[in-house]
Amino acid sequence: MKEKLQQMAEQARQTMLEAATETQLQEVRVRYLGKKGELTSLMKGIGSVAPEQRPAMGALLNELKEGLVRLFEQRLHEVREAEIQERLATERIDVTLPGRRRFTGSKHPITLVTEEIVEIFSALGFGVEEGPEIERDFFNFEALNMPKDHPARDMQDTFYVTDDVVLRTHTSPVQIRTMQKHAPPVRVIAPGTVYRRDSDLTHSPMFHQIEGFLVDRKITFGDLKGILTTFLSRFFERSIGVRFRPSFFPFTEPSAEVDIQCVNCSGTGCRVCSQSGWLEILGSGMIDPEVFKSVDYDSEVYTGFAFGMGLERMAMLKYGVDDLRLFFENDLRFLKQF
Ligand code: 2U9
Repeated sequence: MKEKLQQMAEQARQTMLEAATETQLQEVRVRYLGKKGELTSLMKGIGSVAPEQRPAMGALLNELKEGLVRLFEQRLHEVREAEIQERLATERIDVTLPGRRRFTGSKHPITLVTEEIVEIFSALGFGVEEGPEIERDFFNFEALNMPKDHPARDMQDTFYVTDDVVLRTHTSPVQIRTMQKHAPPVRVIAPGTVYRRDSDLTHSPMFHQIEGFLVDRKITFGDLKGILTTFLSRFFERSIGVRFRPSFFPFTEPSAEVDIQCVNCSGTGCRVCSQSGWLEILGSGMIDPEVFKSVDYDSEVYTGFAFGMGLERMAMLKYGVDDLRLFFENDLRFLKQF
């Protein structure tokens, strides 16, 4: 019996020494030392051993078990260490490999165009002002010579918040607020988001504008032409053909729409300019004396000009984008190109 026991213990020792992985080692432990393991079963059956042999047998069983547990722990340590060494040897990192490039994002084309236009007008001495997108009727319409029931209000397809509060349909209210705060001379541009109830292939209900104005003594239509021509040449990075066509806006008199020679065909006629050779790009005019009344500027002393442009259109012409919707979809394949 004693011999058989020692034989079993020796076998267990051998198998533990041969186990090469932690899994194998755990299997051996379960087989001999687990709840239903061979050695454990023998210890449970000690009652059937003759009473005079029980103490010696018990001592031997304990001694063998302790020996096996010690060996198991030692082997576990060794096997784990070997596994670590093996991984260190095989999973070496090649620090000379090129890194993976992180996607850093880029500015939206409308942001780029805004920044560029702000820079050009800053260099011409203009300040930058911003104002609320939710605006009182007075600042959006009334002060701009568009009283209630004025037909020009229909052109603007307004989103009403209440009877008296609107989503601004242009950034002109910023300029009214600026005039209320500052006496002339002033020259300011106002970039921002505006809203109109209009949605089709060429109109978005939310879009972006920059408007600007300059008021001082003796400002003439010639000053307007000079500033806008300079601006357009700088923005399109070449001396560009410009023409001023008579137009109408409630807040300017006289008013003019500004065309540039087609950026696509340089004026010979193409699909972009509908064969006309010209592209409409700005609205402008001399500020109407009625507007001066509502901000308490003396129209006998001061004159000024104002202008406005849609930034999506500016970006489309500058970057050759042919679909307005691309600016609002935020498709990274589009945005990454800027
Ligand atoms: C004040 C006085 C006058 C701003 C102006 C335009 C002409 C104009 C359009 C261009 C394309 C709007 O985005 S668009 O649809 N703008 O044609 N804007 S003059 O005139 C002002 C503004 C403020 C106090």
